[in-house]
Parts: sequence; C-alpha cells; structure tokens
Amino acid sequence: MDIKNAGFIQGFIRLTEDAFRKGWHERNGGNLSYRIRPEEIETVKTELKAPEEWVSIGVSVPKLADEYFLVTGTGRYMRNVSLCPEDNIAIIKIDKAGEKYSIVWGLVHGGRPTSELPTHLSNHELKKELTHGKNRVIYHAHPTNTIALTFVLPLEDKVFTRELWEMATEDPVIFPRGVGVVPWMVPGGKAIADATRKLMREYDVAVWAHHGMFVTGENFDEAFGLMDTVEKAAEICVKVRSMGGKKQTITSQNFKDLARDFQVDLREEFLD
Ligand code: 2HA
Ligand code: ZN
Repeated sequence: MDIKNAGFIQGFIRLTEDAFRKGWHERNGGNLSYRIRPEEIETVKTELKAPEEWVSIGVSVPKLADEYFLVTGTGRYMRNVSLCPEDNIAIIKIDKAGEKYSIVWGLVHGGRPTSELPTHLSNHELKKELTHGKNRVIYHAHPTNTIALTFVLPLEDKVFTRELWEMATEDPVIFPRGVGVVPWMVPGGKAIADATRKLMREYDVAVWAHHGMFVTGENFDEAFGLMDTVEKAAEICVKVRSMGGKKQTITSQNFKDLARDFQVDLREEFLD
C-alpha cells in the first residue's frame, strides 16, 4: 500500500486542507500531531526506515516511550501538506527513555518536526494518561477572532470561558470544562509547553495570548471541531462587540438549566 493512502494519514491531510481554507494557517503558522495506533503503524511498517539520528525533544516524556507520531514539519506550510505529504510531514519514533525522537518517514528533503514539538509531546503524554489512551490528536492554529479577543478581554480562564459560552447556546455542551488562557510567551520552548500542560490537566482548549489556540481530541474530527467551535464563538463575540456590545445574553440560570437537561458537568465556579 502507498503509505499516503493509510487512513490516519488521509485524516491528517484532510484536517490540514480544511484548516488552511478556514484561514487559520497563514504562511507556516500552526502545527498538528497524531499519536499513531500500533495496528496503524503495522500497516505501513514496510515503508518506514530504521531510526538513524536521534534528536533531543527538549522535554522528557517517558510515558511516550517507543510511540510513533505523525507530525507537521517546522517551517512547512499547511496549504502544501496535501500537495506533497512526504515533503511536509513526518512520522517520528520516540526512544526508550522518552528523551529523543528519530524521523522514520517523510520530510524527504530534510527538516525537523514542528517547532512546537515539546508542547505537543508534553501534552500528548499528559492526555494519554488522563484519557486512558483515548486522546490522540493535538492541534495548534492561528484563528483570527480568538487572537483578536486576547487584545480586549482580560486574560483569565473564567472571563474567556464565560464570554465564549454565551456566544452560542450549544457551546457549553461542546467545551463544558471551559478554556484556559496562557499569557504571552515565547513560542516553541519548554516554558510554553509547561504552561500549557498545566492548563491541560483541566481543559481541552488553551488560548495562547496574541498567538493562537491549542486543542486536544480523541480523533481529527474532535480536535478540528473543537477549534472550529471556539473560533466561531470568538467570531460572534467580535461581531457583537463591533455592534455596540450585548443588549441581552444567556444567564447563569439558563446555563444551569442547559447543563441539567443535556446532562453536562459545566464548571460550577464559572456559573456565578
Ligand atoms: O509556525 O505556529 O507556534 C508554527 C507555529 C508556532
Ligand atoms: Zn503558532
């Protein structure tokens, strides 16, 4: 089988195409990673090369030892992934200690995995544990309206969550735990990885101030859908503010009624 026809690679490519069309990936903005299932790796094994060079990840992820990930390349453009996957994305293998990675497929003209690899892998490790292995996708994008809001709203989890929940009735059902906010930080390093990981104990969404959004999901649909839902809420919020602000809204009691009827565990401390 041509490796590019593998279901997990097709799913990965479809997300990059859809997301570029959404306008979330100017130039080389954003990155995506997928923790590959053992049975999926088995189907493409003959196409993989043996690990040659081992490179330090920059964070320690012992619980990801020996795992394989499909990742976007640093400096690569989302809009080019579907045109030439083998030049823009890679499969990497993690070493036995969880300290290093090696490229076993892709990035055929050289290059390295996404600059946000420390944040991706650190959060894969956490979410793998918290979801008992179910979480597989981590996705970072630069959606316009969410970024715009970080210049206007206080950079507080509660304010962002409440504001976004109010923008569409079913949003609290999609992200009942809310969204966390990371203050402005230098991209790509251990500090932003650690700050994001702290929030990801409680949330599946982190807003990176003046930069973008970071989401997790069990599959590509979930991760893309979450990014799409939060960004749409942000777009409504920007429009409402541009029209002079709210004249009426969804109340705390409305949220409580919704939580009861939809049987979702909305974060209580955000409801007062
Ligand atoms: O350019 O988005 O955060 C990739 C990024 C880094
Ligand atoms: Zn970014």
